Amino acid sequence: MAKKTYDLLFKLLLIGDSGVGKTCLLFRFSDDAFNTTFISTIGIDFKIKTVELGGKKIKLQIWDTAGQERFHTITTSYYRGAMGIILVYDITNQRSFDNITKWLRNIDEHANEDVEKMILGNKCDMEDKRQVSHERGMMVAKEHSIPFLETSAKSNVNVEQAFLKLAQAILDKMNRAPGQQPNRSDAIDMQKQSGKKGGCC
Ligand SMILES: Nc1nc2c(ncn2[C@@H]2O[C@H](COP(=O)(O)OP(=O)(O)O)[C@@H](O)[C@H]2O)c(=O)[nH]1
Ligand SMILES: [Mg+2]
Repeated sequence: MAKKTYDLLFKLLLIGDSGVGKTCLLFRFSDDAFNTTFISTIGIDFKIKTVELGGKKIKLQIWDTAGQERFHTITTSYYRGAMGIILVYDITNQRSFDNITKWLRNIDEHANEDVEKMILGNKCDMEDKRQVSHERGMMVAKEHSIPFLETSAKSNVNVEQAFLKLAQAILDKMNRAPGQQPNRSDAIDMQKQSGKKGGCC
């Protein structure tokens, strides 16, 4: 029998306005790479990274939204089944921050009620271009009782922490309600996983 390579599978979803750095954050986390060319996400559906938390091997299947973010119409099928959602804005783009409320409304409408959330203010390496203060980011997150971090995919600030923090929150919840573990058969298209398509950012 094939050896089990992980104990749990967590499905995560990245949302937020186009250009805020979702794809770059994912590449930084999964491949420890950064690419400065902005190519709108079309080819990539998800990336996989296995992490260890609380003595458990956890396979993170992270979905990157592909283009639809421009219209705030990520389909319900993306939200459905996500155990964690990372909402990203760009600290140098006020509009992307203002749109957080719209993204949160989408989550309320389409995601599971008990989905774990996280808000990231990305591009914190660009201090000279900052339009959204750290405090304002914190306040909005606090208002909605959602954990918050400022990140930089470029300088590798808080990227791993963000994904691990979200995974830990999901794990903690699971430990509180052990009956509700996800169905492992509800898993992955391995073919997609193997096709490492290029063109981050
Ligand atoms: N300075 C800086 N630029 C970033 C960062 N993350 C992404 N970018 C740039 O922002 C642009 C959009 O990034 P991308 O990941 O494609 O955004 P997405 O549309 O949300 O997936 C690209 O030109 C990236 O190089 C970051 O942390 N710092
Ligand atoms: Mg993208």
